[in-house]
Amino acid sequence: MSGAVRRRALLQAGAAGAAAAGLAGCERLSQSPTVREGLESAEPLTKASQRALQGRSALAREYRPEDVIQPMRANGSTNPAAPEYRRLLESGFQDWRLQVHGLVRNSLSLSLDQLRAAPSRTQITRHDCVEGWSCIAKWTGVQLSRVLAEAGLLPNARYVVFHCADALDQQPNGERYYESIDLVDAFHPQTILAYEMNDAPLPVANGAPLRVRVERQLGYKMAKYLMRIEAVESFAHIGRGNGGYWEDRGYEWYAGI
Ligand SMILES: Nc1nc2c(c(=O)[nH]1)N[C@H]1C(S)=C(S)[C@@H](COP(=O)(O)O)O[C@H]1N2
Ligand SMILES: [Mo]
Repeated sequence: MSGAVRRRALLQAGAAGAAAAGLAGCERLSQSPTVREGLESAEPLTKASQRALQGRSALAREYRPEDVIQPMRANGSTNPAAPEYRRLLESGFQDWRLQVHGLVRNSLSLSLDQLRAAPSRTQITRHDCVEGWSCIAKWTGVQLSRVLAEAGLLPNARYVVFHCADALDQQPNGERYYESIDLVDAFHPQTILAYEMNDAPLPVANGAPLRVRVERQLGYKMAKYLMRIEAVESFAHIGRGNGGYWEDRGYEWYAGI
């Protein structure tokens, strides 16, 4: 079974579950014929055919303020137990710094204020989870391309890895969530490090203080509770080597929609 087909089956299972449970908010959106058609028609596309048809630099659809469908459902980790994270949260993220390191000319350590002072991008986009639900929310943040330009990627950098504060099992030694994208997505104009959702500071449930938006891919690529961004040539040595927490558990690395 191809990866695309497997994901399609997952989506359908998720939608059926939502229908049985009775629908509200984001789940209702996933049932709407236009969204279902959108998801289903895009899904059989492989990475290569999506590239050929649209180009990887094509923009994801952006919506109007009245299209926002809330509450934004929170998924995966929603309140990390890691002591390091609890301390940062208690201090209102005053001591939090985003580290940018690896194959870069200048390692960076950026405060939330520094990120907020940079030129921002705001976009209203649809979040599609592999489990079969979607939400539409407004996101504001700094383009990842700006941060990477400041760090200066070295020529051998091929991916950026997002290291997160949370372990899904909430255990002190639990494997931390992580994700990775290639440089096409890293420099895509809609790939932002978001610190606001719907005009308010990013809630803890949705990844405070900073989370990734990669609008051309499924929700699991959009790392929450961001701590470090590492530029690498290969992700073989990170986690179990497949480029992400869920990829290490069988999901596809490229989750284009
Ligand atoms: N650090 C971290 N990032 C994460 C997750 C997570 O558990 N931990 N879950 C992923 C999944 S599967 C989805 S659908 C989205 C959920 O984002 P939301 O909570 O804002 O809806 O975050 C993604 N990023
Ligand atoms: Mo998800």
